[in-house]
Amino acid sequence: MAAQVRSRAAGVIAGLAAGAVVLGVGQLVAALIDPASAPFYVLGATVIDRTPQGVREGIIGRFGSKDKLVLYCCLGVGAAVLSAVVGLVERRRPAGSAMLAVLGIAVAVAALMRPAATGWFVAPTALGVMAGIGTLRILTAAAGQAEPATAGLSRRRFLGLSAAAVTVAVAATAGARYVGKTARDLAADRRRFAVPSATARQVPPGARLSVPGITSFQTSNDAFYRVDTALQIPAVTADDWQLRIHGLVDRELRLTFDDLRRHRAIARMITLTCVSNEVGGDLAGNAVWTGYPLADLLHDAGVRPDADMLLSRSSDGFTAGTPVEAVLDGRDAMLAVGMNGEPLPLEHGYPARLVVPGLYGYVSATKWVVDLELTRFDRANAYWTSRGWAAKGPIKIASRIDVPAAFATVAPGRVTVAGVAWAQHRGIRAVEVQVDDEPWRPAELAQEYSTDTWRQWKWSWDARPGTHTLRVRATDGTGTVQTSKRAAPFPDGASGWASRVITVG
Ligand SMILES: Nc1nc2c(c(=O)[nH]1)N[C@H]1C(S)=C(S)[C@@H](COP(=O)(O)O)O[C@H]1N2
Ligand SMILES: [Mo]
Repeated sequence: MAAQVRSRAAGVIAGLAAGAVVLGVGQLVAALIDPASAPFYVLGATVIDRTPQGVREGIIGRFGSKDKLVLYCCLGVGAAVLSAVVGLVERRRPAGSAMLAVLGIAVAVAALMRPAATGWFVAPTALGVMAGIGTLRILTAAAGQAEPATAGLSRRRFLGLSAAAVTVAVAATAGARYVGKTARDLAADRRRFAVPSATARQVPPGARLSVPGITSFQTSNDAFYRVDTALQIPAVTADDWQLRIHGLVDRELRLTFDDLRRHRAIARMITLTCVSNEVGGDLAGNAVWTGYPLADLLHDAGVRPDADMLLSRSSDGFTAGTPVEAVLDGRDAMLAVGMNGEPLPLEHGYPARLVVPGLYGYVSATKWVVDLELTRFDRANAYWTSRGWAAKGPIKIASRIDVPAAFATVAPGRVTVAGVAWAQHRGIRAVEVQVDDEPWRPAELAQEYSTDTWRQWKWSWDARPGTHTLRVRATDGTGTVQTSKRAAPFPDGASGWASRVITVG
């Protein structure tokens, strides 16, 4: 079937339609097997796992919690370009179909390499690519008949077939949401989940400053930053969930929620921070977490003395390595099942995650956690550590100016400067503000809630006309002053003073 299509446009249309069919059919078949086996997802997850460090940092630094949207857009554009090329190539010989087949084999291999993959993981890509090749050949043949006369009838037939292919692709993608274990089922499961009753210590009125525009002391679930490698939220229902505790332990344990309900529950206000947070950035949030002390669970398993790493694993294969010492030294390291009184939101780890005060999320806060292995830092590497990040991630001192807004213009006279500072598990002892090159002035601190939470601060500035630079620095509970030395987030967290340029006039 040597089609001999001369029109480039026809080639591009045929290619795009075929590409859409590959992904749509793949999506639908994956819904029946495992959403993580969909070709588009496999591509995205593989790209995420293999993105070079510098690129990743640039994206997270620039787009923060929108990083996944950026990735999806890039992938979409990439897939469209590839599809167009496939269509163009196919015009003269079936080399486009061959290209699709080769791409399909590559994606199928990547699918087999996903965590928790089974042999079935090749099916969505295989069936998608078969349907895509069929589409490509039919459309290319139809386009061939439309030339050279470009007879109106044949042309309409080609466009009609293309539209039909795209419709099939869209319908398959939409239909995928209604088969298998859907997001709706998971949301319903979450609504039924009973958060154990435990109450966090009340927030004293003095812990909140009433300054318009300041970061609220407690972060609502909706406003809480989200950072993870999960392109699709792992679907684990409370009934399916089990936590395996194994490795260097006396007794291997498998805990269900029924087992957990026999344990003592706690509720604690803890500020979480991402290592990717830039100086002055907002990848931090403060919530009440309800859950079970990790120390109790590890005690039941019996931690062997040579274990120094708690390697936690999520159902989608993310891992974090937490120093055992940090889990057992008395801080409120917990298996959290509640966030601000609700079951964990799906994107924050439903049904269970870890929270360890004082450590960046990438070494401690595994969401959708299903496995805890006691091991050693000289034996095991966690997800980010094997990509060059520091093996241990204590949170560095950070302070941020919330008001006035960056590059704001304010009237001369009294201006309230305010923000938050954090150094979890050491606490914040002091915050100072500097205007231009004047001496550092002490800010007023809100009452400390605990050393595991951030602390609001404010300072009254007698602003004189002109353009001024405001700087902030904090001192932690051990007396260490936040360093002025600028460091990028990679490999163990950003440092340096946050500043803001304000015009007074
Ligand atoms: N399963 C899983 N858990 C994860 C991650 C991840 O990629 N996958 N990212 C970690 C990182 S880097 C951070 S900063 C925190 C963020 O938690 P949040 O999204 O609830 O704010 O989750 C941690 N837990
Ligand atoms: Mo993070």
